[in-house]
This record gives sequence, C-alpha cells and structure tokens, in this order.
Amino acid sequence: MQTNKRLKMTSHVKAAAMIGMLLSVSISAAVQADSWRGWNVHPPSYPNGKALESFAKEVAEKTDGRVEPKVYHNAVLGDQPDAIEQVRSGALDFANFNMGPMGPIVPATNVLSLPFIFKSPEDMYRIMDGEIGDRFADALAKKNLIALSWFGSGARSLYNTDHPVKTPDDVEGLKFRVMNNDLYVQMIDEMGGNATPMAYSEVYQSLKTGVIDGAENNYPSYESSGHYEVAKYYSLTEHLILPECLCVAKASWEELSDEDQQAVRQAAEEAAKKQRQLWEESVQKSRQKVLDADVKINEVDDKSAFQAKMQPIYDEFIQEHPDLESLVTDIQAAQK
Ligand code: GTR
Repeated sequence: MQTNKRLKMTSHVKAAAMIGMLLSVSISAAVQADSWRGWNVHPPSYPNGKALESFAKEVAEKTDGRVEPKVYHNAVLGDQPDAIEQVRSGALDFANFNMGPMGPIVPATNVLSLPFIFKSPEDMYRIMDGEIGDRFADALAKKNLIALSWFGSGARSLYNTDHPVKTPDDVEGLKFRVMNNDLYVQMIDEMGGNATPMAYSEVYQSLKTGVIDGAENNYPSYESSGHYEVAKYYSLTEHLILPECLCVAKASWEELSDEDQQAVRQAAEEAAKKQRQLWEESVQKSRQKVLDADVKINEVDDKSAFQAKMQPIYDEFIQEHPDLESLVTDIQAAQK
C-alpha cells in the first residue's frame, strides 16, 4: 500500500509548471493540491455516501482547492478492519467508520457497543455531540484517528432466513454474522445463538449458501446490501444504536494549516448534519422496499427480556476495564 502523499497537479498547475521550468523559476508549493483518498463501505446512494461526497466538495471549496478529497465507495479499498489500519497509518486520508469494529483497536469505543446502552438514536446524537463524545474522540486520536463529527446508523435488529425472533428462545440454534468484535459474539451467545465475525461484503453470499442463518443491521443496510432478498425475517430487537465517525488520518490532519483544519472540521460537521437528515428518509424508504419484497417484520414480545440477557456482558466488561466504568455510567446517567 502506498503511504506517501500524492501530490496532484491540475492542468493549470501543469501549464504553470512548464512555464516555470522554461523561465527557470520554481513554482510555489501553495499551488499544489493535496489529493485525499476516502473510504466508504456503502454505495454512493446511501446517506453516508451522499454526506461524504458533500464533505469532499465542501473541503475542496473551503480550502480553495488546497485539499481535493475523493471518496471510494462500496469498500473497494478494503473491508472496515483493514481500512481502519490504512487510515491509522496515513495510507488513506479519511473515512466514515462504524464504532462497532473499532473496539479491538480503541477499547474505549467498546462502551458504545454494549447492547442497549443508548435508549434512542436521539439520545445517542445528543450524548456524542457533547463532552462524552469528546472523550471518545480523544481515545481515537491516541490511535491516529481524528474524529471530526458523528454520523448516525439508526438501530440494529436481528434478521434471519428461518423464522421470526420474538423472544430470546427463538434465537437458539441460529448462527448470526456479527461485525468484527468479540463483544458481539458474546452478545449473540447470551441471547442463546451462535455468532461468527465476518466482513460485511461476505454476508450476502454466506446467507445464500446457508453458512450463516442471519445477521443484524439497520433497515438501510439490510436493504442496500440485498440481505433482505435472502433473509426474510426482520425482528425489531433494536439492540445496538451505534455512532459512526467521520475520521481523518492524523498524518493528513497535521499537514494542514490551522485555517484548513478549521475548514475541514466545519465541512465534517455539515456532512454529519446532512447524513442525519437523510437518514430518517432512507429508513422509511428501505423499510417500504423490504416490505414490498415480502419481508416479514415483527416486534419482539418484550425487549427487556433481551436486555436482561445482556447483564453478564456489562458485568464482565466493567470488571475487565475498570477505567471505562465512568464512561458507561455517565452515558446511562445522561439518559435518565
Ligand atoms: C452498517 C454500517 C457499516 C458496517 C455495516 C456492517 O450499518 O454503516 O459501517 O459496519 O453495518 O454490518 O458491517
């Protein structure tokens, strides 16, 4: 993987360079644009894809072309765990990352993966936009990831190829794909099923061939990934409400002037606003699309029955990470 920065010359700059060479004068570094490469797991039509495109456009405008970001959609630059490493090393310049698979790299973010920690997406936004969100951003920065704003990803629910899940007993015997994080293996285990961590890009085929019986996600991902075509039972467990970051590589961030850092931060905040606005619309559209394709959506009988099963995860987590207990309790207290 190429780690050096790529300096891109526009045709104007090339012309200027030629004139410069002819006249034996050097061109100033100021006219060279820094081409940033950004990672996105989703298609460009997904709310996050649209928000990242508008981030790229805003950054180019606000920095007067000194930074020219380009977004690579559909995980063409690798799956999320790999992309996280690429942004950490500076091989990629920015990305939209779900906090789920961030846990193995930035342990503090595992707090966000504790099932049912947020009561609603609105609570999640409010908390992540405040001082608690800054504590997560600090933990990410220590691992070379500069989190500039938080996107939403709704609530994730279980879906499978076999039957509706109404109670934890219905989970028994089913094998679910989970994101790359052992906490999720434990989560499904406590519910009574089996779990296997797997890249998002492999889920469709694995559902189709019966390697797994189900997975869990929000409506827009369930729909845009095509998983609904094979796993027809979507059960509203709503067990995870995960924030996602718009993150910039520390190396790329530190190359910016103060003025450009401010411009990029502002563009990231605007992108988050856009993503959150587009999100609700996208949930409704995706929900309708899967219903039209004969998906059976069901409420669970009693969400607190699923929630009660999660207690050992909290107990173990706090025992293993006493330093993170205050983050857990502060998030809980902020929702009372
Ligand atoms: C989506 C999320 C992605 C990715 C995916 C998955 O909802 O936006 O970043 O984490 O789920 O399940 O892998």
